Amino acid sequence: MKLVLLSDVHGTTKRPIARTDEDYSATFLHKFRQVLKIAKDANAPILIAGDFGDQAREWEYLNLMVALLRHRNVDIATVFGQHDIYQRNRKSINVVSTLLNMGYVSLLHERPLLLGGMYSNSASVRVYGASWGEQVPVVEENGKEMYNILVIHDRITEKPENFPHVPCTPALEFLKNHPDYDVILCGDIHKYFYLRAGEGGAYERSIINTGPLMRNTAEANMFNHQPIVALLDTVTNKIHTIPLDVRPAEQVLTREHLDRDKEITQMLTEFTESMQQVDSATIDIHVALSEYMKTVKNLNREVVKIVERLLNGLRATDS
Ligand SMILES: [Mn+2]
Repeated sequence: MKLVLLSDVHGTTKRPIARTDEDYSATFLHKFRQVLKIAKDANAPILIAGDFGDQAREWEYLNLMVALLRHRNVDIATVFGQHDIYQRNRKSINVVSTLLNMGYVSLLHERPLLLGGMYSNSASVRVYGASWGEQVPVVEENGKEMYNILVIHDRITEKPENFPHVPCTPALEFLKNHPDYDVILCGDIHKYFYLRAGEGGAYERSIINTGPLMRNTAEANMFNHQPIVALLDTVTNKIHTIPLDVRPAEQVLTREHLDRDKEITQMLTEFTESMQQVDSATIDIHVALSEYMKTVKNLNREVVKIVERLLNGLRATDS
């Protein structure tokens, strides 16, 4: 059987600050419809590795998804990414939990999803899932000979690195540590990789991250990212990637807000530095305030006395 593999989706109807699209919902729909079509044409369910939505509770996005999925016969199974969970509480209602309750998507977890009856040639395919923060499921003792797939949302990177400031597991190490899985689909780290163990000889096992469907930020790696889905054939044990029809990054991503942030930081730094260089004699707020009070007509003498007492107190703490 065939399965469509997709890492983070990060769907939203709200145009991210890094995007220039006039109608971001339309951009998202154009992309997600391609994914659905690929799945339909291949008679394949779609596996998603979490961060289905960019925000846990964006009801406009939920509405869009319901409208998109209600007439389509495509099976979608997912895990929860941290973006899907509202305030770190798995029990609070969110977009994904609502789609689960409505039956438009299924949740992958420690007990495998058996794709047996639904697809041809698939009696032996089992899909396990680990949402954000969950342990990697142990493959059932009587299921080791099956074609086992793990979908996980966790910090797994192509090479050893700390992101963001937390150690990540290198993908090949993760693959070696979980030998009962034939294919591992990861989400969380927004970077494509596809690595294999046992190439050319021993039985091949793979670990893949397709990268995010939506390029929502203007980091350098997003400018180089080609949104794709992967199509896994469990019979041949091969994965091939399918690039999606998207506009070039230069046309839809902007660094303007990052440049503006940089400019503001620069201005603040300059201001702080200039203040540090100011001679205290040239700016004396106490003198300035006393002089100012003299110019105010009908100022209550009591007020003047209070302010002067305060200023004298401040002078005392200054010295
Ligand atoms: Mn993500």
